[in-house]
Amino acid sequence: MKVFILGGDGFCGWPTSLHLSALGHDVVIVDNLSRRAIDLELEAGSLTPIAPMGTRLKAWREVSGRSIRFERLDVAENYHRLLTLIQDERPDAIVHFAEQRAAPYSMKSSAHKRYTVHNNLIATHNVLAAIVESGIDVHLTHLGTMGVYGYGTAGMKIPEGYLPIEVVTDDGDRVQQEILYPSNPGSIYHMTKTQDQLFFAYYAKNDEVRITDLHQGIVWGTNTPETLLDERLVNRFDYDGDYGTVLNRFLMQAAVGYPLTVHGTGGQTRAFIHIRDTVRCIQLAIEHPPEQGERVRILNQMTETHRVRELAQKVAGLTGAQVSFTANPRKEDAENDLHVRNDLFLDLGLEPTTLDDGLLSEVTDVAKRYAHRADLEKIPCTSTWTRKQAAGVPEPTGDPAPA
Ligand code: NAD
Ligand code: USQ
Repeated sequence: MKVFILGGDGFCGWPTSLHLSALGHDVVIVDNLSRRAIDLELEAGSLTPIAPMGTRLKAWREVSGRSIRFERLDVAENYHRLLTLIQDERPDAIVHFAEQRAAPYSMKSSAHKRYTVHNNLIATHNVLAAIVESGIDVHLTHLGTMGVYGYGTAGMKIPEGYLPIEVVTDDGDRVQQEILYPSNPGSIYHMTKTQDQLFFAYYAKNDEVRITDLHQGIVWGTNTPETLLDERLVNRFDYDGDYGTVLNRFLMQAAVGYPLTVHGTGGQTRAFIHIRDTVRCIQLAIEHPPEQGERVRILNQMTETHRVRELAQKVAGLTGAQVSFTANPRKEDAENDLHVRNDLFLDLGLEPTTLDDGLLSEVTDVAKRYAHRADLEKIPCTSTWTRKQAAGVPEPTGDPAPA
């Protein structure tokens, strides 16, 4: 299969590109390297020393004998180059990772909100419009987020995208339908993903574009079998207060002796998936496309749920790290339960990598190995969700730490 990986220089996109190339697919990476530019803006970088794209691709050729091509273009700005690339290359599948993905970054200022909305929505719409204008039957797989659902339900498991409902007509008849699960985003970033869903529903209905939307949980871990083949292939590891996600941050903090930064009570429950399972899920998704005319296929791409304070306790138990309960810079529920269906990937053969598989120690080894590169000043989360929080007044939901 010929596959475009939009955002193929990023944390999920790079190991996915290598995995698909290793399987024999013809991979073309499309990326504007904006994530590397944001590293410069934030004066923060990957804990692991990621190589420039040219070095990465040369290393891959050397270790695998396979070539991946790279097109540097901005999916949100360079519509005609994107269209021409699709027309010339005629890909079978496009995997779309090319969005600004950090919730704290999206909340830093109105400029960051506007950038995130513009970049993510225009990028997604450009891909859809270009597929239709090309006239080529391309299967689009998009990386969405569990955060489109919000993180709470009335005790039920969150279904895969669609909620069965029953309505009563004026005649008293009971009619059953399935609707897109109601969106409840918790940041500007998450909001862009909820809006992406409407683009997908529309283009699947109107133009019969084949679309898979993967609602992914928080990705943890660093390396996959392919990125471990050569130091120059190492994946990025974000630990700073904007881009670092909670479990990888805790692992890195434990490695450098920094008390684990639990927000509020740590009662937030979230969904998780290891990066090795991410790349396998993408493979399964592109191997099982929907039919033309089918509604958007939505899968929950997560393998387990955990409460933040329990993750901290688990990491502390493994490493002896201290746990620090800090004021929550976000406006989010202090405590929530989360139950999620993920039958579709399990039915396709996914065998989840769990936290208990000993991989925590693998990540701790990565974190320890590169601990000397850490800038501890970049660890605190300084991006606040509201003006009140910015002025130092906690939101009622940002519970104070337990005694
Ligand atoms: P990342 O920031 O590491 O990678 C995104 C890549 O896209 C970067 O290389 C960036 O340069 C590129 N990009 C951004 N805007 C672009 C544009 N307009 N044109 C071309 N390239 C552009 O993020 P990631 O962690 O790899 O996440 C990838 C996708 O997966 C995102 O859409 C994110 O929302 C989703 N996701 C990530 C996680 C996670 O925990 N990392 C969890 C759920 C969903
Ligand atoms: N948190 C802490 N301490 C920290 C960092 C975070 O307690 O040091 C808490 C946050 O307050 C939040 C939870 O941990 O309650 C998760 O935060 P996160 O930064 O790990 O994850 P999030 O902001 O939700 O975003 C990440 C990815 C995003 C993806 C999303 C999937 O950056 O791209 O869409 O996970 S999900 O969370 O399922 O919506």
